[in-house]
Amino acid sequence: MSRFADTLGGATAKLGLWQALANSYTAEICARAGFDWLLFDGEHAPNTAQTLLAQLQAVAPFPVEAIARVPLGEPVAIKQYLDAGFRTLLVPMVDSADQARAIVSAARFPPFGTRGVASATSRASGFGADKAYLTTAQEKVTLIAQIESRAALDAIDAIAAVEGIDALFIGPGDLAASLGHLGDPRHPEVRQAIDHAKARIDAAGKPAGIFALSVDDAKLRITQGYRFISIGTDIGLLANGAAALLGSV
Ligand code: 3PY
Ligand code: MG
Repeated sequence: MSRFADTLGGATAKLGLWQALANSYTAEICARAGFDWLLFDGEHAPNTAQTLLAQLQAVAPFPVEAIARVPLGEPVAIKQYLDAGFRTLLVPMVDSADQARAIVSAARFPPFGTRGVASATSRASGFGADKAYLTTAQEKVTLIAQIESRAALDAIDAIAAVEGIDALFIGPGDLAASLGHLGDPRHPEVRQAIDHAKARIDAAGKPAGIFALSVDDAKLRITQGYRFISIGTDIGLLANGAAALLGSV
C-alpha cells in the first residue's frame, strides 16, 4: 500500500471519518463503508494504545488508511503507535518549527532521528518477519501536523517547511478557541484564518487537510482544493441516526 502522503496528489480529495467511539466493532463497520481514511483519536477519545491497536486490527482487512492522532507530539506515543503498526500519525497542537522537527525526529530511527528501537517485538515489523523494517520504516510513515492556534498561524511557513512533515491539517475547533471564538469555528475571523493557513500550506507545496463542520462545509473544502477532509464522526452518525429514527416513528 502506498504511503498515505503519496496518495494525496490525485484528482479527488481523500475523504475520512473521525473515530471517537474508541471501539473496534464500530471501526470495522465504518471501514466497510468505503472511506479513504479513518482517524483514530488518541487525543480526545478515551483510547489507550491497546484500544487503538484493536481498532487498527479491526480495519486491517479493508482498503482504508488508518490514521492515529497521538495525544501530543511527544516521543512515547509516537513510538508506541508506530510500533503497533500505524503508518500515518496526526499530531495535534504543533505550534513551532522546533516542535515539528522534534516530531519528525521521534518518528525516525537513528541516525536520522531518535525513535527507540523495537524490531522483533513490534507489530509494525511483522514481529520481526520484515528483516528490512529498521531501514525502511521511515519510507512508509506519513506525519501530519495540526495547525490549530494563533502561534501555529504565525509559524506556519516554518512548520510547513520542515522536512518530514508531509501534510498539514487545520483544526477549526481549537483554532477558533485560540483566536478568542471558543465554540464558534464559523466566525468570520476564524474563516479568514483558515483561508490564510490553506494559502500558506499551498505555497509550501504540501497537502492541506481539514476537519469539515458539516456536509456543506465538506463540499466547500473539496472545491477549495483540500487534499484530505474529515467529513463526519462516528459519534455524529450514531447520535443523529438514533435521534432521526426515534423522531420518524
Ligand atoms: C479541532 O478542530 O481542533 C480538531 O482538532 C479537529 O479537527
Ligand atoms: Mg484540535
